[in-house]
Amino acid sequence: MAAMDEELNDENLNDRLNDHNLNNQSLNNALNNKKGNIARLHALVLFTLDTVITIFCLLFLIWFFLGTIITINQYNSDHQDTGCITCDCKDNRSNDSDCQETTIVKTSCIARDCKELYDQGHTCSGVYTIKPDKLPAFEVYCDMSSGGGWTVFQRRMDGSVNFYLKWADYRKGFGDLNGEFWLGLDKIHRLTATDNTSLRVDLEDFEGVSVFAHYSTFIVGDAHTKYTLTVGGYSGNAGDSLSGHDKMKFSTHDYDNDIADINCAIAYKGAWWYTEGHVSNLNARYLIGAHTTFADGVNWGSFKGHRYSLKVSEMKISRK
Ligand SMILES: [Ca+2]
Repeated sequence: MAAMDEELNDENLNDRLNDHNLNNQSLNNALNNKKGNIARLHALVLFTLDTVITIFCLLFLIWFFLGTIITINQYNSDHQDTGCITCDCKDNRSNDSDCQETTIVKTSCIARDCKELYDQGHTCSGVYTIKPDKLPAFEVYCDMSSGGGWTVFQRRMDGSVNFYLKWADYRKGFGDLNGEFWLGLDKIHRLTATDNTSLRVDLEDFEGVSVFAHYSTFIVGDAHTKYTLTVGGYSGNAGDSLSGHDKMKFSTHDYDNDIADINCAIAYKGAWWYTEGHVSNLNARYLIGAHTTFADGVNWGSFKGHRYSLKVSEMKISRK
């Protein structure tokens, strides 16, 4: 009987042990399931982080490249990459005749005027592109002799260009920068708008005599002032035939702004800052030396009077 009881107890113990083992297995399964879930969650978090970082990097690169492109375009726009133009002088001299063999060099800069070009080392006279302000660039002839850096705005030399033109022509400019031309009142105003410009007038007669007049002050007002002239501070050997036109408005044969009862531009066949008449008339008819008509040639009164039309006239500006 005792042996039978002992056998029953062992059987109960085995059953309980089996139940215990089953419970442990269930717990292990649950634990493994939880570990699997955590691992999948961890992988999902890492994947999400990688994706976010990758998208952020791509957006940064796009922003960087777009910014660079915009900056480059802005720089090119500001500097209008038409280039500073220079030429190689023979023997590093600046005389025009030494600059016939030219080398065009394009760079990313554009100078404000001939003075800046000269200061940068461009010592050859010739046509350059300049940009004096925020308005569009334009071409000018730079005279790099006589101290250098002169922006030429008027030239007579052979009578090949008709200067008896209208107000609109004088505003815009006309002629050939390598020959006879008038640069244009709007451009002359822009070049003198900084109020620190001087003027040089180079003159030559048909006997080969050259003289000049220098004015330490030279300003041409804007269209609203009818391009009023401010000029003074004469020096030179041509005599002063321009100070008398100080504070005068510009006139053409189709737009009389002078202070005379008559239209001086018609009477004297030119376009100038006329008063009741004039002491200079450098845009008038190219009459080639002595003429019998009065005051209607390329005249500079204090040099050759009002009945002598000069061979060469050049008017040019430089910043002081
Ligand atoms: Ca008048």
